[in-house]
Amino acid sequence: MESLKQENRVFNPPVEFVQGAAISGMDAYDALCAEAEKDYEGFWGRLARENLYWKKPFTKVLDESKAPFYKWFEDGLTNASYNCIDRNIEKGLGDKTAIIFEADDGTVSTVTYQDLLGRVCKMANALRKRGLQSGDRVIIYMSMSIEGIVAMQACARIGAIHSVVFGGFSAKSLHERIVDVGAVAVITADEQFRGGKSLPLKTIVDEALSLGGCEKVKNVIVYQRTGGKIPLTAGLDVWMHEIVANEAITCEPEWVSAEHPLFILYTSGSTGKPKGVQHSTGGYLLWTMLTMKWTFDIKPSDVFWCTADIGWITGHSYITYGPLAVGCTQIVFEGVPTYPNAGRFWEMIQKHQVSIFYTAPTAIRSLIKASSNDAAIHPRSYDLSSLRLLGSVGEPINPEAWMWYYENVGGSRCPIADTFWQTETGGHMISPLPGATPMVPGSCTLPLPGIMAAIVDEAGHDVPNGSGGILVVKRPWPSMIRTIWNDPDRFIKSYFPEELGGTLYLAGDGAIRNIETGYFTITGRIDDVLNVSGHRMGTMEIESCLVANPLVAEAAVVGRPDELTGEAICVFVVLKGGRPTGEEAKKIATELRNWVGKEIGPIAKPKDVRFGDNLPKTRSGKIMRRLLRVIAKGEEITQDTSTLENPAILEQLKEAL
Ligand code: 6R9
Repeated sequence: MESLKQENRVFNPPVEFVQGAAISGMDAYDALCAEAEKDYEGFWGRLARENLYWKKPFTKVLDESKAPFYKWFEDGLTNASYNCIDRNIEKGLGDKTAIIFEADDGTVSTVTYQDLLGRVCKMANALRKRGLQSGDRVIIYMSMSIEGIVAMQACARIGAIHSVVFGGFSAKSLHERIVDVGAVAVITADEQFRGGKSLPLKTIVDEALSLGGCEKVKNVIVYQRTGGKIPLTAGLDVWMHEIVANEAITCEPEWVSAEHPLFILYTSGSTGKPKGVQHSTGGYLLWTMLTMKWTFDIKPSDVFWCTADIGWITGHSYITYGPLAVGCTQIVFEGVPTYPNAGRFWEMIQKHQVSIFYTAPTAIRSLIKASSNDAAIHPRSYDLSSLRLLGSVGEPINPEAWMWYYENVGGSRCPIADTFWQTETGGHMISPLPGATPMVPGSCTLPLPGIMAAIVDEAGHDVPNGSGGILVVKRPWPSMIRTIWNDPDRFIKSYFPEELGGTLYLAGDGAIRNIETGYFTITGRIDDVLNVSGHRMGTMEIESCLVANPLVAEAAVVGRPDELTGEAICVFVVLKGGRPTGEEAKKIATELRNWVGKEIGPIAKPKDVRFGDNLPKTRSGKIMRRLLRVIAKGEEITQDTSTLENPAILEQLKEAL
């Protein structure tokens, strides 16, 4: 963190970039901010009219009468799929390539906007024929594919609400989401290809459905990807290619209110149960489009590549919706950055002439490491001259990784958009604008126009620049979370807490602004949420999973900084049968790691497992997590441990296996 605070190198956007940019120079940025400041509703109303197609125009921009359940453009009628596909065809882009799909094994296939329309309509018709209606929830459990995007767009076309579950989640996590969302259908694939291997999907769906409470699921639609042998249940399971075969390539969209839920995406919070973040149709789509234009300065000739998975919000906003809504050509990649070797990203940028590349700091750090002793896969060994803009998302990017990305990938010529945002915000919140904002490595710089971000203290009062505090947003914005599915009280408590006055949106991150420039630097989560390789993990979620294991009496989970993954999961465990040592401890640690992998998913596997006869607790019985964080880091304990019930166990917990 020290290096972030002291960072003072400034990189100005290149002159040619500024000249051609949608938001050109800081004066243009300031003018937009001033417009929003002067007439907030007028600003958003103008943008919504200019950017989206409205079947019926809205008459009111923002309804705050039931705050914090804000409503935007509510009486306007629109459809996300129509905006993303049909409208581009009407503009003459029917023959333009919408998606260049590169499979794990390197096979490339492409679809034009016209092709995409046909495929989405066929799927939408098939869904309708199987009884799906507007407002029904559909779980999508697929890997990266054109079919995954078609499934999402087809749901949007008929007003069904999709909930995509990342293909790396376990049967239990999938089951929890199917039940919570009340899904009537699941769309999946037989298997997925990743890094040269085929991994199961459909059998995990079967396992999830067998866990009970999924009676509402009447259809399991299976995309045949690998051809692997999977059992099909008559009356429930159908092949995607069979149900779409005879469907028409046109389909009247369901015209929905701008407030109609477009999707629900589960994310980790500070308590055990994942939160179903509900997004709207109109406001959400507007912001994905605007940020494609502002942050990514998207141009008709661009080849855009966001390396996220459709199972995360980044894949929703910057693969399925934003890029299509602005009519651009994008890459969709099935595989992993290290297969067949760690030069895969650079090879693909060269091959497809990618001009805008958007990835995560974790990926960058792992590729720095891989290429440090293998010149052949170093970005310098590829022709990356097609690139004009880079982006980063998911976690803070450390200045060293920023510099490497800037110099070696961007050839010191491409601006980097370090985009701070969240599942709940729907799109970018704080980011440099590539044709305007001078960049400082490690800082996400300034809020986008219309986003009233600020830093406050624990009572909700503004803090001066230079003092750290709690990141909040002072005014509602169109793409914000609408509620937590099935849990409106939790929505209010999590995001508009009473302690801050009840009107500020609480992001859950700490931040600090530079004294002179006002630039924001995110200092990390202030709640019990970890960020491992850009994936959000609730510590409570992992703790409840561990204590569900028959061997475990008690567990505490903390994060510790990790060079590669940003944060690593560190768990402290008390076993029912006493503290294990030596080989036995190692064996049980492996068992527990696999248990978490099986229960939640491989991304939640702890890196470090330690055993004690007990956990450090205060006399009132609270686990002292702060102390555990110090131990996890391997640092000396300097704080007062006199209130500890049982100081002796600290020595046990310091012992790494
Ligand atoms: C889009 C996405 C959100 C959390 C967020 C913050 C961290 C994301 C960041 C960043 C610093 C950035 N985060 N982008 N921290 N700089 N550019 O990642 O959504 O999975 O919900 O995670 O990720 O901690 O609160 P999500």
